[in-house]
Amino acid sequence: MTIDLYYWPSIQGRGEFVRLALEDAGVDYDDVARRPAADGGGVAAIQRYLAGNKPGALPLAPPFVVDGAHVVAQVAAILDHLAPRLGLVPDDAAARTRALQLQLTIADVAAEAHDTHHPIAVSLYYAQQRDEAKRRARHFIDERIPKFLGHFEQVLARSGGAWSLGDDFSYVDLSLFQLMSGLDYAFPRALTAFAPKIPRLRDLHARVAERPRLAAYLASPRRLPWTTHDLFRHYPELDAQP
Ligand SMILES: N[C@@H](CCC(=O)N[C@@H](CS)C(=O)NCC(=O)O)C(=O)O
Repeated sequence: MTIDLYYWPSIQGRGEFVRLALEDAGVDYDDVARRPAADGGGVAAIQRYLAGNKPGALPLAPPFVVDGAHVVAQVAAILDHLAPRLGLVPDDAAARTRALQLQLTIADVAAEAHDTHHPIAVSLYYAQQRDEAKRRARHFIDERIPKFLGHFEQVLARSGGAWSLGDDFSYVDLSLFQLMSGLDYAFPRALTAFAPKIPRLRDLHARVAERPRLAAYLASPRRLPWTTHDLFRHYPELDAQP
C-alpha cells in the first residue's frame, strides 16, 4: 500500500526526516503536495486534507502521513510508526523506545535551530527579529550545539556498534545525517570549528551519505536545495563570527 506523505512542497523542513526514511527504504510513497496542483497536489492538497472531515487522528501541522487507515503526525511518531515496516528499527521494544527517545532529542535541537532565526514569533519576518535572532544564535552556538552534538557523539561512542543503536542501522542515523546537514548549511563556521570534538558524528554523516539509495536520492531533483525559507537557514550574521 502506498504511503501518502503530506509536507510543504518547496522545503526540506521537518518533512525531510520522513522523506529520508522512505527513500532509504526504497518504498513506494506519494509526496502528495509535490504533485502539480492540476494533479491534486500543491499546498492546497495539505489544506484540503486538514480542512476535510477525514477519519483518524487530526494533524496539527505537516508533516503527516496517511498509511491506509492510519493518519500519523509529528516526525518522531511518524518514524516510530513506519520504521518497523521500513526495516529501519530493530525488532525489540527496548530498541524502539531508544530510537524514539533519540529522535525526540533530534526534534528538540531542530526546534532550537529554527528558533535562532525566529526567536520571537513565526508570524514575523526574520528581518523583524534580527537583533533577537543574533542574540539567540550566539547562545545556540556557544551552549546548545556543544550540548546536543556532544550528547550524540557520546551516544555513538557508547552504542557498541557502527550506528547509534549499535550494529543495527536505523532511522535515527538518517535523522542524525539530516541534522548535521542542516547545521552545516546554517552554521558552517561554527560546525567547522566544532568538528574536532565530534569525529564519530562526522564519520556517521559521511557513511550515511554513501548508502546507495540515499546517495541516489541526494543527487536527484527530489532532494530540494536549502534556502532561507527552510527549517535550517543560513544567515551569515547568525553564524560564529571570525
Ligand atoms: N513537532 C512537530 C512540528 C510540526 C511543525 O512545526 N510543522 C511546521 C512545518 S516544519 C508547520 O507547518 N507548522 C505550522 C504551524 O505550526 O502553524 C513535528 O515534529 O512534526
